[in-house]
Parts: sequence; structure tokens; C-alpha cells
Amino acid sequence: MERADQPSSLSSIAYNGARRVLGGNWTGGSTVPSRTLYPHQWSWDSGFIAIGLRHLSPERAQRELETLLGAQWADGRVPHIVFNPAVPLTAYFPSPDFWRSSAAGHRAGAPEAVETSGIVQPPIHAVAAWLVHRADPAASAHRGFLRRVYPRLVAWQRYLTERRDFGGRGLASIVHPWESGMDNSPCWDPPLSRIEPAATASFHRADLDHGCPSDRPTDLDYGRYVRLAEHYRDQGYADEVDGHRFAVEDPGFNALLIASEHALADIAAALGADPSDHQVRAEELTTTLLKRLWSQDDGLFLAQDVIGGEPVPERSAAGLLPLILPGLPEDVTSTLLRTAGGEHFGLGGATRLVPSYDLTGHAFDPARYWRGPAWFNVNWLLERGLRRHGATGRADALRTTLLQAAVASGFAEYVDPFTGEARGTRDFSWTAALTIDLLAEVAR
Ligand code: 2M8
Repeated sequence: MERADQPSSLSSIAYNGARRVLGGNWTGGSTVPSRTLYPHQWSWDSGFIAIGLRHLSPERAQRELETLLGAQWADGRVPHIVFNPAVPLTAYFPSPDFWRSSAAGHRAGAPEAVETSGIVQPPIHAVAAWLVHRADPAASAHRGFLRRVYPRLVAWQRYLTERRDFGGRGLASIVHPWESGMDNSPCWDPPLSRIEPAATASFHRADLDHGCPSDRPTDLDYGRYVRLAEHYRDQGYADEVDGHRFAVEDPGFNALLIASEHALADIAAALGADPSDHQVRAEELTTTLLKRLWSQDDGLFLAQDVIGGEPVPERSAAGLLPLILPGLPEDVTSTLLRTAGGEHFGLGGATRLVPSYDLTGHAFDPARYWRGPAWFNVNWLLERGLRRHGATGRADALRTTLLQAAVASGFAEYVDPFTGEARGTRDFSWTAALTIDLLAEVAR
């Protein structure tokens, strides 16, 4: 099933190492982010993983996405974790017996055959499906890949634009910090401070057995994560506007939502359907994103606390992610490019890779989860954003640094943004997958 035609210009250490990681983390229908820390299937991880896998085996990349979409709920949501029943309950917290999806999510349309979480993650999936298709359009057409995934991807996007539009202006809200994918970002501190934490003794954190405890979120943060998830579960995972205690419009999440709407337009056209609905929606969402989240004073997009009714005054790498989008005004892209290279993120200067959070921010910590370290998926997105907006030299330099850091760190989950020193777990799947994607780009 695996392709043998490895382009000759690829760095063989990076390529072989990344292929080994992805092979070791493959479970037969999907890929775990990490054998130790994250032993199930994660939603946005699988999107990034499929983007890399397409260069090794387009069919395996298709299966990665189809396994995830096979756990989609009837209301359209794609759950952030699809649990592997063969993995012991104690291996990861919150486990399936916490989420109780098939029972508590029954009314919302949770599947009966598989247990999942009830929250979501950033919608990279239509982007991934389109890239996977393009890796081998003939094989994809032969398997009917796009025809099968298109209706599911449309339902997923509509869940977000219709059921999660709590601000009433068209952007999707996240209802839990984990939904951002940037779990412990300082952006969530103000809205989280309103949440009464669950008692620490009421749950057992498995992450501390595998990760470095001082890098991981605190027990206080975890208590709040648990309380929010319990509340959502106990409401039957219903998305009533006033049923949530945490609702935030995150620029990173919404940038991927818009990028996926553009990808749906491409997919519709490839299937001979009318792409115009998707194009119009992508343009409307971009206009709203600019109107609602852009901050010229801060030089990037800010998250909006929907319940608190105000922007969150923190600079996160999520605020740079709209760089992946077409159709931004020239002054916005030039400001974003300046911000990425300036004192707050230091790209091309103080830092080797873009940190997850403002270098000058009060909560900056180069080691702590999503509060400073650099992540490969975020930097891969920014590399594409730089390229899209003509900053080719900077994109090339970022790509080279990413490849060096991935190999030197043993395909780490994340790295110190100044030194590239490995942090978190090793043999991490999206780090390996995106390495392969960048190598393929070099070879082209
Ligand atoms: C991290 O999130 C999980 C919860 O979903 C955790 O900390 O236990 C985040 O880095 C997230 O972005 C990622 O998808 C997940 C699995 O790699 O791990």
C-alpha cells in the first residue's frame, strides 16, 4: 500500500524517521497522535496526519479521514476524540466513561457503535480532504472518496456555522478550551476564570503519568476543563445559545473554518456540483472575521469572549492564522507579516519558530503547554500563509527550520521557540506527517 517513489532530493533521515513514526502510530484505520500520551484518534490531528500520509499512501490518508468522519454525530459535529475500545480506560482522561457519548449524546445524534468525546476541534478536515484528493485524483475518483466525504464535510461545516453561531454574526464559537486545539492558551484565562473548578479529587489525570508535569496545564485549569465538559454532557451536548458558560470566537478556529469552506468549493467543483454557495459563505465569513476580530492596534486578530462581550486582550499565534486565507485586505496581511516578525513573535529574529503566545505577554513560558512553545502544525499553517502572501524567502527559511527542528527533536510534540529543544512527547504524529509534507514541497 505504501508508495516506493520517494523523491531523490528528500532528506532521507527526515523522510525515513517520519515514515517510521507514522507507521508505528498507525492502528489499522487511523493514527494515534502519540502511543503514550494520546492513544486514541484526535480530530484535527487526523487532518494534519492525512496531509502528510497522502505522500506515502493516498489510500491510507483517505482512510484516516473516513474513520474520523465515520464517528460523526447526526447533528453534523465531528467529535474531537474517537475512542479505541481496545485501549484501557485508565490510559487517557477524560475517558469514554466520562463523556458517555452514546447515552448522553443520544438526542444530539451521537453514534451508537463507537464512543467519542462530545466537543469538537478546529475544522481542518475539508482542507485535508482536498489535499488528499489532489495527491492522486484518479485513485481518489476510483474509490469515490470525494463523493463519500463531501456530504459529511458539508454537514460538519453547517453544524459550526449554524449551531455554534452564538455571537449571532456568523462566526463559530468554541465552548471549551480543548476545542481550540490550543488548550492552555492564556487567551482562555479570562473566560475560564468565571468557571467554578471541579474538585481535584473527583478525577485522575493520566497526562501527568506521560507528560512533564511542570509543562502541562495546572490542576486548577484541569478542574475547570472538567467542569465545563461535565456541564455540556449533562445538558445532553445541546447547543442552546444560553446553555454554555464558555463561548469564544477564536480567530484560528474560524480561519480554518473559512479555509475549509474554500476547500468545499473546490471539492464541489471537482464533483460537478455548484461551488458558489461555498464561495459566498467563505467571503461572508471573511468579512465578519475582519469586522469582529481584527485589531489594528494589536497587529493581529483577537479572540472575542462572547459571554463577557469583549475581546480577549492577549496575542496568540491563533491571531496570525488568518494569513492562510485569500481575500484579506492588503493592509491586514502586511500588518500580520510585520507582527509575525516583530517583538511579539520574533520570526526570523529572536525565535527559530513562531511561539504559540506573545513573547512579551505576562503569561509567556517557553515550556508550558500552548503558553509559549512552538508547535509544528501552527508553524506549518504559517509557512503556507507566508507563501500565499508572497513572503517566499521567509516561508523557505521557516520550512528549513521546521525540518531541522523536527529531526533534531525526535519529532517532538512541541519545542522551545528560541532553541528548538524538544518538549512534550516524542514520535508525535503530526510533526512527522507535516515533515513529509514539507519535504514533498521541497522536492517539487
Ligand atoms: C492536546 O489536547 C488534549 C485534549 O484534547 C490534551 O491535552 O489531552 C492539544 O495539543 C490538542 O491540540 C491535540 O489535538 C491533542 C492530541 O494531540 O493534544
